[in-house]
Amino acid sequence: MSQPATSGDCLHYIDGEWTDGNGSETFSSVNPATGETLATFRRGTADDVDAALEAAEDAFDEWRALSYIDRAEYLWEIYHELRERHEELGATVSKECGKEISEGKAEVTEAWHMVEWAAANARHPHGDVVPSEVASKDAYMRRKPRGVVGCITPWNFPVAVPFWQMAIALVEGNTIVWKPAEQTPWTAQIVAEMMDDAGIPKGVFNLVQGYGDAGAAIVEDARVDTVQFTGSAEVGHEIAGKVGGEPGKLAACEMGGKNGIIVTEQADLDIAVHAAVMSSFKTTGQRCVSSERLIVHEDVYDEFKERFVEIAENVAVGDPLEADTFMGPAIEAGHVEKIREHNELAVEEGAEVLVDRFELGDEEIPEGHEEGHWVGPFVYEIEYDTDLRCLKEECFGPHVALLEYSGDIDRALEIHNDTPYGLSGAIVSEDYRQLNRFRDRAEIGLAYANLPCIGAEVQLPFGGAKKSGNGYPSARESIEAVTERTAWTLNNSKEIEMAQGLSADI
Ligand code: UN1
Repeated sequence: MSQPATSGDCLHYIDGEWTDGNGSETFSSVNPATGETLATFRRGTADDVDAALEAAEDAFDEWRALSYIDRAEYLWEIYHELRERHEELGATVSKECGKEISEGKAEVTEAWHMVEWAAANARHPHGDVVPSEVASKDAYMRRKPRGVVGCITPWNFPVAVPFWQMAIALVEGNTIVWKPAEQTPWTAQIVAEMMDDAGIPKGVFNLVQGYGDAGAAIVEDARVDTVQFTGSAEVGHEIAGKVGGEPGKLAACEMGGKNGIIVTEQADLDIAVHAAVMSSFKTTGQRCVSSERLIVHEDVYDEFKERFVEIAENVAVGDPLEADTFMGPAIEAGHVEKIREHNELAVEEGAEVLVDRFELGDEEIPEGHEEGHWVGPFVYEIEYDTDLRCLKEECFGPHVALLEYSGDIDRALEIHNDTPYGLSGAIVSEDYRQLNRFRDRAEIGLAYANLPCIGAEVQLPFGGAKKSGNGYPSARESIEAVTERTAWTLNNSKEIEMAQGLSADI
């Protein structure tokens, strides 16, 4: 059921109840395309997190005692809810985080794909049968839930990423305390309504709305067995550092990237330009997998540049709810400033600016959207140098460097790998040797050939190397973060026989 209208604010969802919580402060969800307030929410406190964790701890025993298949039944309910409320939820995502409407809807689709994967996986074999050195022994690897999983999720994928984190954790038998991004509480509210409508037992799923202090209360609490985090590298590294020092607790963090696309002299330039535009400007560059570096061979550089620049000059920025919009706004005013700083840094470091639509012209801003946080593409070329900060620091906006290289694929890879991050990347080439070299030597978790470096599917691991994280919040790999492994060894004989030739004589 939707939350009861006991007050004007949207509430937290703790222990199966909609609640005001302990705090007196509220915050608002604001449409980044119009500046309009969409709804007001209660700001969660450490006490609210405490109540949610207590509920999650209390619910754990009964939830873990259900069979996988019984737990999956709840997820199938949620799957149907996501499909039924597809249009509504997709539009809410677009209104709340500014991504254009087909992306808002695709994200809901991605969420139900994850739920479908997790629920269906409940009927798949789980664990391993492992050979023993001793013929009379049976050995297995079995899994059991870790307990309470704290989920901290970003605004740029406010439905898909929470379901990446929560669907598998739930089906594996964990209970959840979720703190969504403060920019997208309305989407989180609808997700909580779905959980409630699906009849999830009380305490199994808890939502605390709010800011980083509520997230920190989750991270720091000893009752949390796993923290799953997707978001900025700054916060992720802080969480990984804190949790890493606590034995028995685990942090699975998936962070950003400074993702690159290599266009070799063997590239199909139609594909190269298309892939680069999608990767750099979809979601206004605000995906952790968005590309901010295009590394292009000298033989095709001029043609690629001309074609890419032509599209960047003309790509449609506007109302996310209009079907012909390609890019919506940035998430908030502070983020526009951050993008401005990155653009300025590139210029200070010697960039030759090719497209500067950072400040959109008045005629480009749709009527009634004057208060939106508008930014357009910023494209520059610069000579590669390992000391350039603009080629290393993630902007998280439509900010992209063109880098010309000469020489072979290994030179392109050297430039490509020269960032502290390692999330996503792509190569465009018709030469399979170059593709395979990229596959083997690119220091990234998500590698694409003749494709954009965005658009991962949920059945693949999602995560990166280096500073991009230590977590894979999707598919089979995420099971590792939310389960304990038990090596279960059983003797079928009436005598004890040891492995490694160890004498069993007493
Ligand atoms: C993110 O960028 O924060 O691969 C997640 C993609 C999406 C998920 C992106 N499936 O583009």
